[in-house]
Amino acid sequence: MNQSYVIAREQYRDIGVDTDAAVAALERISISMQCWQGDDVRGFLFRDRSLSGGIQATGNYPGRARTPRELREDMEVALRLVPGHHRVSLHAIYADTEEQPDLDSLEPCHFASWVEWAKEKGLGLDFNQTLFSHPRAESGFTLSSADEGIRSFWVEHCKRAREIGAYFGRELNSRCVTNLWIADGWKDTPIDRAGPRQRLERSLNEIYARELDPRYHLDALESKLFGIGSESYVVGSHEFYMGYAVKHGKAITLDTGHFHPTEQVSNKISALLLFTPELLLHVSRPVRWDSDHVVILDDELREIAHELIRGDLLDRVHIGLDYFDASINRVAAWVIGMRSMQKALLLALLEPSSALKELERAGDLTGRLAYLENLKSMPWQAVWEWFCEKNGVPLDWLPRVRRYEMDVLANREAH
Ligand code: RNT
Ligand code: ZN
Repeated sequence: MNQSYVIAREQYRDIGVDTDAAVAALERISISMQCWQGDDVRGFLFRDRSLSGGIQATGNYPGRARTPRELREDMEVALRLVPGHHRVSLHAIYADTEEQPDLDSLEPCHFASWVEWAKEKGLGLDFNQTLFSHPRAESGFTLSSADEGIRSFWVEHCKRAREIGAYFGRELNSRCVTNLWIADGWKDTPIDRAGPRQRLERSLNEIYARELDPRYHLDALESKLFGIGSESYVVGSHEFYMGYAVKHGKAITLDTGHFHPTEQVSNKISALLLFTPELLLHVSRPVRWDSDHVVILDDELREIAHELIRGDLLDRVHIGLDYFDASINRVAAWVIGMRSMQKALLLALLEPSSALKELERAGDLTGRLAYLENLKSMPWQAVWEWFCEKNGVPLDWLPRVRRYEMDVLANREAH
């Protein structure tokens, strides 16, 4: 334990904060790391297909993972540089199989190697249905399609993905969140807004008809404001899924990039949790649009973390990351995002919330603001350093990533 931590602990003690307890609490928080940062959301099922469905990974930094083995190796490198125990979120297109099943015939066995790996590494797994980058999604409509063949294809895919999620949960004895996001919508103003939403509701009812054991599985639904090619109308809007999830007891997924730029996810959590049992966060960073930049320690991330800690909500809110930046080293992108999320949580854990609540209750708004600003220059970095040290993770992690890049990533040819 270094001197700076000892001093910092003293300073925090003076304002009523127990830094050892904060570090212990942070060690218990798992974050779900998105596998798709490692290969620009390509997956392994259909190797010749590029990303479509209103989302885009921009950049061509060398070293993209091309096989499940490479992707796992990259994630291992990243996870070794992130303190604590975490989860990995997979998409259906990351199936590891030579059989080439289409999305409507996926089975748990196509993910057996992932489960084996997760067991070996002590990781939890989360899952996502994949309803993009596929010929049957090209019309712009999947679960809300008026074409019954297309709609039922995707219903079948979604049902199977839930079974795979439940298999993850059972095998790993750790509840899997399976998240559903679709890009369905119109580029230009539609005449019929209701029809696609009625069909989406019907599809969801079919998908969720079979109850899965809640100990092992949780369904989550992710809305969106707009995408490329769905600028004027998105079928699965926030109101749509909010209504559906509340009515059927599903979890709502809040992606920080899926709202109007001045709307804040941090301000939605306490409202939604009154009416829905659980939430999944897709922590992302929108820059002017849903650009999926690497998560950094910005104001909104801090505010989200504070909401979770102040409200003691961690058993009801699942934290997942969602971004994919192909313009920088992809392993570094994971490490930066994961560690930023942890730093935000640490800052929240180091807040003397009861003193602040007291000021607020007493109507001392000047005191509340002054106190919050003073907290920003408290020596939290020393606590972060101790957290890394205690968990055997280097503070200065970038040299390790650079070495891995030189030894491994640089030798991967793009194709
Ligand atoms: C897209 C959604 C969705 C995807 C991932 C790959 O806007 O955020 O969550 O990013 O499923
Ligand atoms: Zn998302």
